[in-house]
Amino acid sequence: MSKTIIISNRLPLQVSIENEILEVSPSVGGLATGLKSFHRDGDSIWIGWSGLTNEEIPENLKEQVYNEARKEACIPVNFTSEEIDGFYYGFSNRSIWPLFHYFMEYTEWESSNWDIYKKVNQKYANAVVEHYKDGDTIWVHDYQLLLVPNMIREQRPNASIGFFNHIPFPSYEVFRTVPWREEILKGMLGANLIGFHTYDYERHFLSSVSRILRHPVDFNEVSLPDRIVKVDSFPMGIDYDQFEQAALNHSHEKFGTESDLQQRLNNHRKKSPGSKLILSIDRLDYTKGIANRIRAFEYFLEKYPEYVENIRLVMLAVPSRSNVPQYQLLKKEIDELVGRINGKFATVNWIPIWYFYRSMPFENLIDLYTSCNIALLTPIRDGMNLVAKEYIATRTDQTGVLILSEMAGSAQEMNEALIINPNNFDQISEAIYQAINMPVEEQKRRNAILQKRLKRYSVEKWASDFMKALEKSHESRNVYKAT
Ligand code: ADQ
Repeated sequence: MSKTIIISNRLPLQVSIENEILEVSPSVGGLATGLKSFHRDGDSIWIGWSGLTNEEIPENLKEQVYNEARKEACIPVNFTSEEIDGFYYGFSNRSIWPLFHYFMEYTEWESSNWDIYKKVNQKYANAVVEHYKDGDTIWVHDYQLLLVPNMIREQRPNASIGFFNHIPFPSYEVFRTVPWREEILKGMLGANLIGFHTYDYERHFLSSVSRILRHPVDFNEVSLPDRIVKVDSFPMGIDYDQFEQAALNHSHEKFGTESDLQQRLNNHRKKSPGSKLILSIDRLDYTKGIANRIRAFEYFLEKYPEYVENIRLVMLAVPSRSNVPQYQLLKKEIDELVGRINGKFATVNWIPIWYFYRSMPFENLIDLYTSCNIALLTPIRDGMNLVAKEYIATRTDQTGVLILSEMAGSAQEMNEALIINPNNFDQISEAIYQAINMPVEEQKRRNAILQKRLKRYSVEKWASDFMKALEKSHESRNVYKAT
């Protein structure tokens, strides 16, 4: 029986070892959250990294790591810490990630990192080939694996290979600065179908292919000498039913031992039911515009002092890539900003920002989503942003206002939100004011439309649309159009 092979940098599970005891927990992040339901419901295996390097796994636990992963139909690929440094912290997160999000000043080009990136991509490709059988479908994910499609194609010329990029693809003028731009485009073009979240990313990619590689591009098809590659946009959705059901079943009171966050939310509900909560959730990443958000909130409190003691920003940041210097600097900047603003505005009974720097269990996320009247998401650039969609899905009484940056891919499908430019503090502050004062009827009208759309374009639909398009492009791979 044929199967789907999903391949991404990280597995949807994360392995850690504490006192020789193995612990397995779910990975946090958009890709893992989104694809998990596709993997759970389908006939697939998932190949990726477990989160521990060879040096970190004692010899006697190696087999156990493998067996734990196999229980979830996952196959771990093993890497040394040198490989992870060069490939993941190096080329992926100091070169591709900043460049593709237009942070050119953060971009470093180290040829030693590039060499390791190639080597590691080859290892991933080899792992796929090892588990591949004729008739299988291969689905490669994201910017860490840009070379993998062609590395598989070289070994399995007839395989059906899809590639999906979860982050933006930059304009040609930015992409052309990559020293190894030809190799990267050729790597991606090993796929039969290449997917992006939005039409803009798709156009940027096609423009780079046509101008750098000079391949003929006709609408959304690239003609290679021996094949046609299809390029299309597939905006990723969420597991809508899961978030909706979790919100419906959720009770603010129902937890066992109360976490710090729950205690604060419960106290807030009891003591100041009329005051508003603004939610902010992201990985701690400079692309997410967290510092802008805090500054815009400060601007709002200065402009509308009547809301002092009547509003609060609840900010949740998940630790991410803390080995990369820019992330360490960002952490410091956010800590200082939160401290400064809390010091500036706090009163005896109130502090303006609750800041949590940690990952949270699903139940706590739902508590937050359902407790906050406003979600404020201000990325400077974001491929999609699933948090925006998750917030709307949990608003089962249809109240709540989403304020969303126009730089997030999701803004293109969520016009009923209050759309802002993340660099315009005046606009953000006006949007907060508008959100606080928005009549309930208007909130419900906007959210009803958003919910209907998100329910329809769920992650299941996203995956099945991609898979159907892949099947079609694989079938027609050798058919050239008459010109
Ligand atoms: P991310 O940059 O990780 O994803 P996003 O799409 O917002 O961003 O997804 C974050 C996920 O992590 C959400 O599902 C959220 O529920 C979860 N999460 C956030 N904070 C958490 C916390 N403290 N504890 C536990 N879970 C938490 C990348 C791209 C995005 C793109 C996705 C999917 O950068 O632009 O939308 O992939 O393609």
